[in-house]
Amino acid sequence: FLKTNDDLGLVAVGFSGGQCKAGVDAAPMALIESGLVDQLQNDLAYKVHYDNEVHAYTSLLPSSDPPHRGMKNPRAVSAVTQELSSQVYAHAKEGRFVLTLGGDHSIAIGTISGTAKAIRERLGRDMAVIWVDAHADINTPETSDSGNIHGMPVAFLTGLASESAENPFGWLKPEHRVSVKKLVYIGLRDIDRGEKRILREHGIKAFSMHDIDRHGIGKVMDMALGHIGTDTPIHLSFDIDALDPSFAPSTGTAVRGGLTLREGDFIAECVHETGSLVALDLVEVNPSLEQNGAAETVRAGVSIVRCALGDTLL
Ligand code: 4U7
Ligand code: MN
Ligand code: MN
Ligand code: MN
Repeated sequence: FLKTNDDLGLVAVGFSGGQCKAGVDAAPMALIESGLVDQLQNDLAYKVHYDNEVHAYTSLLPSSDPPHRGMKNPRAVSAVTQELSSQVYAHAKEGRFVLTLGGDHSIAIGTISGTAKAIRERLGRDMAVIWVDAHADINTPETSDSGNIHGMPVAFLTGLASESAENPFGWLKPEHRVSVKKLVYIGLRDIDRGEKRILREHGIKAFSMHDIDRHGIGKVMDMALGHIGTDTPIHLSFDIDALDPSFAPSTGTAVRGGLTLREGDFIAECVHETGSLVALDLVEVNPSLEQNGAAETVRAGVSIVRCALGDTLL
């Protein structure tokens, strides 16, 4: 019901301001150089709409950007995600699937707000979000110890954190937001104390690595998709650090005890199979952090994207 065509909008976001390590901005080029666009067009038969640019949004970056409520680079992240939001919106409004290659996870403020708004206008529906990550990324500026905004996108997208002035983050309006009831986490294993309280207080659906060990990934996917319900548009936000560092070592905040590569691919395949996937983010690949693990991490990212877009063995 959602798929009007095989058109795919690709947005490459070379942005790293949501955290402190350089290099995550080089991921889109690394993913594309390893053949991703070619594979989407030629193996998976998508009509790819790509402006052939890794966006760094340099003209939007303020010369001075002191902390605000403890957030680091608040105006830069706000301005970049606001612009990204309109780019993603423009693709989604045309009925295109939107693939965004990050960049750090703060960019999901832009991608999810853009699809949420377009899906509301196009289908009159509220969108669900599946957030695959070692982390919950639901800190408010006040619960965050690091001040890094890549640990806060879900708080801003659900309205648990908000601002009134346009920059930073007052540009986020109700039409950009998603309900905490339509949010599902998979792969969690490193949650801050304040985040645990938020998850509990709002009864947010979360499948941790413990749940995956207990039930297996098959049952967990049944439960996760069951919570969302059929015929609900889904935005999948995939942080590569959900995978175990043995499969994806080149990422800024690696945590041991994660998903196998096959479990990651399986999650993506299951979400694809629903026929309700409208957008995918692949974030937090940082090719500069590991000399040997970088290529492997990039390959893992390509694999996740292919699976989410319908690559099958048979
Ligand atoms: B990522 C952290 F304190 N929770 O807020 C924080 F542990 O997008 C990590 O998932 C956030 O990689 C990780 O800084 C953000 C920390
Ligand atoms: Mn994340
Ligand atoms: Mn993470
Ligand atoms: Mn990370």
